Amino acid sequence: MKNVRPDFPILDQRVHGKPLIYLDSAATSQKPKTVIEALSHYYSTMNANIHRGIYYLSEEATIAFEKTRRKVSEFIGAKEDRSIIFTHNATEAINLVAHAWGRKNIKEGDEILLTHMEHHSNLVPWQLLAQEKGAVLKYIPITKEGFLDIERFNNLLTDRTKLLAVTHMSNVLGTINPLSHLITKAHAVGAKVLVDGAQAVAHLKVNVSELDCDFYAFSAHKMLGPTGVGVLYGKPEILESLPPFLGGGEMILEVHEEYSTWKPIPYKFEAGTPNIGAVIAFAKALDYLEHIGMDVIREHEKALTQHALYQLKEIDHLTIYGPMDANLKGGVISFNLEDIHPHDLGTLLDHEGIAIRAGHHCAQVLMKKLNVPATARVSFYLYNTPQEVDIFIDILKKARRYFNRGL
Ligand code: 7TS
Repeated sequence: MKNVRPDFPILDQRVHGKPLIYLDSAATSQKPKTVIEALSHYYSTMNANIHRGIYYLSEEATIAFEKTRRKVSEFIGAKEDRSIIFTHNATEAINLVAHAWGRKNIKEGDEILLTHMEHHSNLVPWQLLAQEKGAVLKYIPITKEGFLDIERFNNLLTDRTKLLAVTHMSNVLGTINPLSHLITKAHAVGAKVLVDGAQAVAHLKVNVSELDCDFYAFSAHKMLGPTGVGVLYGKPEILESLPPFLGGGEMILEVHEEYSTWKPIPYKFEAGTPNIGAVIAFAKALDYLEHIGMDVIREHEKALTQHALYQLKEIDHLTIYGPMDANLKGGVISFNLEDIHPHDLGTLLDHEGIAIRAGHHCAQVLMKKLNVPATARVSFYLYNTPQEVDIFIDILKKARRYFNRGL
């Protein structure tokens, strides 16, 4: 892959006197110049509210906003643009489904099937719904290699299962889940499937029509786009059948004293002024990813992950959580080094200019299953290099010596 680093201005800096090595793209990705400039260009030349003005600026902003919807739709292989709802992040997209679809369709005794590797965003909304409705949450366990236990999944699925809510790629283990199998089986018992694509869509070619999922949620900020923009894909016939999520301006056709009527989808689900500038700039992120090619990005990250796994395996007393084969996972590696607290490790790496994440990664249920309070985590993207991995490994080895001395 060509060297993309000059396109990412933030990477060209020193932290604590060392060149910045950013290994936390699973939390949020860095942004290319084209995205940063698009934001500035919007506020400098086009800023106006959309879908209401009859003047030039508003029309231009509306056209640009809707152009992003078109691009998102193409990027994920949706059949219709009205399947694409803009939210503020993946979390809000999932909450939208829990409120609009869940409240209408989940009844007492119904089962919602989750997995032990879900991010809190794809767990807490279902807990709230289950508590309100008297529904039952069930969990697909994971194997010790960090994969979903498919046999257990087959047994957990019953005619009481109304929803399977599953991550496409784990933000802790990197595991890529076998969605086609899960979705086919879930549909066979009449359940709907929501996929949390927050990690996957930034790194893998995704086609929601081929997957045949009912909902697919993600955030722009993890895929080179600005913060404050999320996407919910939904099958149009399902979205059409649902009541609104949030009420307010932009989503109504008519408002009377006692009742209102709604705009057609997707606008029914886009109440209030959206993050217009960020949505418009998001199109540049998608252009960038397409220009490089999702297949090329995937291969680059696979190589980095394999390179890192190979070296991490050689470090004594280092535990890696999740699959050990880069073909079966994304560019995310969680680990612990002896009994050094991941936060201490993170602080030490920070002093060397290396940004990693340490903590429970909003996956406390998974942490319990792994029997650890926290892990350290590195995650890669298209701008990371094998040299960065080598420096990180080198510092990690030194960290071990450093902490041992301190004991
Ligand atoms: N789902 C998954 C799988 C995620 O990894 C995240 C964020 C979310 C949902 C929520 O995304 P948001 O944009 O709505 O916040 N994951 C992480 C992470 O791993 N570290 O920081 C945020």
